[in-house]
Amino acid sequence: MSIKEQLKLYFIMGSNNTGAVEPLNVLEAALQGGVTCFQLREKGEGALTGEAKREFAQQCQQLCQRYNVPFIVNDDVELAIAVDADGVHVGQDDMEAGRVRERLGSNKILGVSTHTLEEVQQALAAGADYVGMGPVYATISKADAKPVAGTGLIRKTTSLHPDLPIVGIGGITLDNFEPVIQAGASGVSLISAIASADDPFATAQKFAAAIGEIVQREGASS
Ligand code: IFP
Ligand code: MG
Repeated sequence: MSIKEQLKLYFIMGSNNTGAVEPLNVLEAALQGGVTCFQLREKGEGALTGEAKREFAQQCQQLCQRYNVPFIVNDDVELAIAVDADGVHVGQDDMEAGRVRERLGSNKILGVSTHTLEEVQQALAAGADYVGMGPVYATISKADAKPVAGTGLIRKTTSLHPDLPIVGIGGITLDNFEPVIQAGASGVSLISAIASADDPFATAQKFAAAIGEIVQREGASS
């Protein structure tokens, strides 16, 4: 599967994003529902560290492997290498993307959060496989989220770099994801929409079906 296909429904979660529900059960439900990529983002209050984080990472990784879904680690390059993750996602305040690429080698997936065309250029030069863009809409998952970005940069970047896989993130729901795909994103990234859903399986399934439909329609019309 190409990276663009893998980004279609990108689920991001940490052990503290699922309320009272066992996080591994939420991840498995999301995988059964059809998410196409997973990122472990262990951040904020109650986040695991050290050996506990590594054990949780390996449990998530095993589930992802069972469903043939890439397992990406947010920020923690050393953890990604230690568990032989499929890739790393870094933001602009994390290890510089070019250094991450050096540490990972060429066979792992590297994703970078970008907010300007200049950051997109830098990410490309550093060897990024995809870029994340957002917050497209207002979000509750990130305490330090940047101002709402809309879909403008996704559209501009798509016209300048049509082959660069882009995923939209931030405040995305079943009711508002369509403009993100229409702007040129290969997929959408979700945290709360799935992690806090009453039924993560059904929610992931609905997103997978709806996005598949739009991606097909956009592809046919462009
Ligand atoms: N984008 C993405 C992704 N992941 C993050 N953790 C983030 C922005 C802050 F969806 F993977 F592109
Ligand atoms: Mg980060």
